[in-house]
Formats: sequence, structure tokens, C-alpha cells
Amino acid sequence: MKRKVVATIIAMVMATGLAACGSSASSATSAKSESSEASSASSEEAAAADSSEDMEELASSISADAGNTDGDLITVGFSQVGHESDWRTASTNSVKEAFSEANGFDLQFVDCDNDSEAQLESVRNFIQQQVDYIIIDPIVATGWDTVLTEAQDADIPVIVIDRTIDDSDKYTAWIGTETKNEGLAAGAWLKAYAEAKGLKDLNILVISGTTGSSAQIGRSEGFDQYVESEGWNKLDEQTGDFTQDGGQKVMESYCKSYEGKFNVVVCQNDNEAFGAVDAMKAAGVSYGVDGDVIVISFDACKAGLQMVLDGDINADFQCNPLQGPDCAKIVSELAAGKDVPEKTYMAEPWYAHDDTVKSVSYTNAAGKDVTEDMIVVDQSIVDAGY
Ligand code: GYE
Repeated sequence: MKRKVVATIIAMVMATGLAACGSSASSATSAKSESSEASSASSEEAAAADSSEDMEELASSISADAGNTDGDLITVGFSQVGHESDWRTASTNSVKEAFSEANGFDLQFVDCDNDSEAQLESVRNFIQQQVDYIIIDPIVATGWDTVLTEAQDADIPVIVIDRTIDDSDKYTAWIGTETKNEGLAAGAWLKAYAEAKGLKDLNILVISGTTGSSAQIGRSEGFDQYVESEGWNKLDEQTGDFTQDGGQKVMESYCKSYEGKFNVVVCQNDNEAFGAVDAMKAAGVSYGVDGDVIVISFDACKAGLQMVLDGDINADFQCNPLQGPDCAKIVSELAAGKDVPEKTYMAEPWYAHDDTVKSVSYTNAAGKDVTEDMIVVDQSIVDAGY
């Protein structure tokens, strides 16, 4: 291990941690165990999340000269899902910036193009190359135990970001969001919105994300809890694979099969919503705040927030992709022999076009009753988006 660089980085990281505690720059909360809060962000935290560039700046300024101490870098392999969405682009950029050479890292980046086999292969290649650390954003939640055992046998710590691995615990730390809470919040919002608008019958079409990804599983589970408890009519759920093209194709077929029969479309990410909205426009279906079909989305990327502001998407549930700085901090701490949190939860603000529903209350994935603000989108929120 590259002790000299590590010592420099860790001193700097500790300073970052202290600075972040006392400011609004921190984008994440840490938890030591499963039973932790796993609750979503308040609007204050949302503002903090929006300023997570500060965190990145802080991280890079802090470790700016770490890489120059003796030129010996920490090697890190990052196995990324792909490039399917705006969210993914932001995630990739965040990790690349945080793991720059100037910050003391040699990052090897692999875009797995949503191919699970290729992803396992990429991790095996990292093991063969004997990198110091491996970061995985797992395309799907299962099928991981064998390769993680191989990493463990090779003594290479694995950090999982964003999506979860559900069938193995052979990794050191995870950073991400509780996607079931996103689905629950969307359900709670729709219930309150429908009540406020006097809508009795909800006929819902879902365009889900990549099947078997924890983001899809969590959002579906959370939202379906409301479908069941409220007796809503879920007409169909098909995957759009988290892409604009996928969202458009599924919506084109929905518009034909369910013509005049639906009044809610739930897209499990913004890119699917872009495609779905295009398909509805082409089919002459009106949507959004002034239309016949309520549109719910997840991610709240800049272009998604613009559509919320314009009234084309009614509500958008954010899942913060800027996980690079927290991940770099964890790797640096591990390199210095420190304990790291098992789980780090990113802030997740909820956005709406208007204040018809001011806040949502639900029992979160950790079994805690929470009430969280819906943030009404304005231009400054769009401008600050990722
Ligand atoms: O919602 C979607 C991306 O894993 C949370 O993956 C992430 C999801 C995100 O493709 O846009």
C-alpha cells in the first residue's frame, strides 16, 4: 500500500470530515448498521445535496497535493453499470473527479453497458491486475457471492455504490440511497394528490427500470405497497431499462393497448419519462399538471427538474448520484487502516411542480414514520441540478 500518499490523504480527509460536519456541504449521512434511519432528506438536506459540488471541491482541494508526494497512487477499479441515463453520467463524472490523479488515485474505469456478465468479468480483471480497491455499482442485485469471495481471497476490499448487492455480504462498505423509500414517497404523494384533486379511480401504468436492479426492486416494492393498500388499479408494468428509448417504446405500446383507460404513468427514472412524454404527445394524450395523465418520475436530474418546472412531470423523487467524494473518503480511510461506516445514505429530496401536496408522510423501509417536504421546483433548483 502507498503509505505516504495515504497518510497525506487521510489527514486531509479528516479535515474534510470536520469541515463538512459544521457546514451544509455534506451530501450524505453515515450509518453503522442495517437498522439505521434509512430515511430520506428534509428540504434542508436537499439544499445540502444540491451543494454537493462544494463537497467535491472540498475533497479535491484537501487532497490536491496528495498525489504529488511521491507519485505513488492508490489503484482503484470501478465497474460502472453503463451509460443509460443522465443519472449515470452524473455518477460516472462524480467518481472520476473524486478519484483523480491529483487526489492520489489511479482509476481504472469500466463501462459495463448494462451487461451483467461483462460486469463480473470486469471485476475479475481488476482482481487479476491486483488493484488496491474495487468499486462496484451492481447492475443487478444477485449473483455476486462467488466473485466477491474471489476478491476477498485476493485481499482486495470492495466498495459498493448506488445499487445494492442482496445475496452476499463480502464487501466492506456501501454508499447509496434507499430506493424503497423513493417508491413509498411516490405512493404517499399520489395518494395525497389524488385526494386533493378529488380523483377516485387511479388507473396506473408503470414503466420500470432494469429488471432485477435494486433500484427497480426498491421503487416497485415501495410504490406497490400503496397500490395494494389504496386498492389502485395497476394496469401494467413493463421495463424501459432506465433508457429514454425504452420508455418511449413501452409508452407507445401502452397508448395503443390502454387507450383512454389510464390516468397515471409512473416512470422509474427521468430518461424513461422523457420517452414516455414524447410517446403520449405523439398519441395525442394530454399529461402533466394541466393534462389527463399524472406523470411521476425518479432521479430529478436537471432535465427532469426542468420538466417538473414546465408542468410536464407532476412530481420527481430524487436519488442523488454524486457519490464520488464520499466513496473517495471511504477508500482513503481504509487505506489508512481506519474503520469506515458500513452504510452511507445520500440525501434524497422530493420535488413537485406545485404545493398541492406540501409534504408526504409514510412508514419508511426501516419501519420509521416520517414526514418529508415536497419541494416546489423553481428555476434556481433546475439550474443547480446535475
Ligand atoms: O435511477 C437510473 C439509472 O441505479 C439509482 O440507475 C440508479 C438508477 C437511476 O440508470 O437513472
